[in-house]
Amino acid sequence: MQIKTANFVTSAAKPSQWPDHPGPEVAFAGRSNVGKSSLINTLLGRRNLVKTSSRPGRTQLINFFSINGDFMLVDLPGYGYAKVPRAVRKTWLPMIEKYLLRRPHLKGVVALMDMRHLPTRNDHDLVAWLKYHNLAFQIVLTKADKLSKNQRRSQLRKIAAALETDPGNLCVFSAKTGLGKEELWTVIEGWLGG
Ligand SMILES: Nc1nc2c(ncn2[C@@H]2O[C@H](COP(=O)(O)OP(=O)(O)OP(=O)(O)O)[C@@H](O)[C@H]2O)c(=O)[nH]1
Ligand SMILES: [Mg+2]
Repeated sequence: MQIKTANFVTSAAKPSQWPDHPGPEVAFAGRSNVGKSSLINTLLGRRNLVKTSSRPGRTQLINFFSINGDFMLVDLPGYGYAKVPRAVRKTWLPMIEKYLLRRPHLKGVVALMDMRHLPTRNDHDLVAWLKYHNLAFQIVLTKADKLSKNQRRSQLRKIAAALETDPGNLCVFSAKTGLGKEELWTVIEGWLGG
């Protein structure tokens, strides 16, 4: 994918704030701090278009980015982080669910998990929920650069087994090195073209 333009469009807390446009959208979901915003920056080859932070809970609204004037990438707030105030957390899940269920533009969801750990309860719930609602999704294992080649191989096998899927269905990714970037673009391009 050639990125000609990548622009922040808007942050939305409720459906009335979702931007009006005719193009398709791809959303990025996963627990807080897993690397959603970093992954979007890497996909776009932009260092700081999307704000990232070492402190979980950085992204608190649904952020829309317009790419080449053709389609949008949608950064969702992370779930499952206890230190975010309870009142905020309570509004997040309905906000994310509403977007995923009611947005006709949505063509696919990238579900991120930290490659260093086995899937959490929340990760399992996300995948089950995406399957139940028949949404197209791709699981991406992030922060692969933090593992050695051997650790990567063994984690890939263990995570695939835990998710009851084939290792070949999982995309191994690093925002730091760009590993997996082309593979993920191929999946996204399939959604955008389909
Ligand atoms: N080494 C390494 N660090 C990463 C990678 N991806 C993200 N990080 C780091 O992980 C932290 C969280 O990254 P973010 O992209 O802000 O995570 P997020 O999922 O958007 O987090 P929330 O907005 O809080 O939901 C930051 O310190 C990033 O630099 C990666 O592939 N490799
Ligand atoms: Mg974020």
